[in-house]
Amino acid sequence: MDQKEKILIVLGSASDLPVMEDGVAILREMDVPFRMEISSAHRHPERTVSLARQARSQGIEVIIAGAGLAAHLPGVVAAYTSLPVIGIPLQGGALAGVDALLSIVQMPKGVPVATVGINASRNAAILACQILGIKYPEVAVRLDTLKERMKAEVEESAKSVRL
Ligand code: RP5
Repeated sequence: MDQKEKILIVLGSASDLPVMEDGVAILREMDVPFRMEISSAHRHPERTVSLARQARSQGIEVIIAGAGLAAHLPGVVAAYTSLPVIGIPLQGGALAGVDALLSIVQMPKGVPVATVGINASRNAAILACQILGIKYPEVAVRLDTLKERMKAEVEESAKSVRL
């Protein structure tokens, strides 16, 4: 894989950055080049549309979009691109992320957003790498290594509860 950015991460606010750290760690571990942007479906719709429209011609292959509250960002991005969009509902506000989850997952037919759990940036990053792994075998190999490590961790935990 060349060093051109393959994943675009769009977050609704700079206040969302800490939640994205787990996902970013995965993308670094998988050695997948990515770019992160802040935009808002409500506070800067023009910027959101332009990021979505330009992504494919810039070489982006998967988009991850995370937002909280009435989280329309992933859906709006998906409306303006045919690239796969993974949505991360972010916790925040009185409804603790359930508002964002429902806003992201309940897309109308024809415009899907692959939605992960609330604040699940790690899973979003793994899913993005799995999509890229179809085309880039080296990413699939790194994902297999990650799976092996998770297996080893389960076996280690199992030992610790054995009497
Ligand atoms: C959403 O509103 C953002 O994604 C963020 O989760 C939430 C709060 O944003 P700020 O008021 O902190 O900018 O649009």
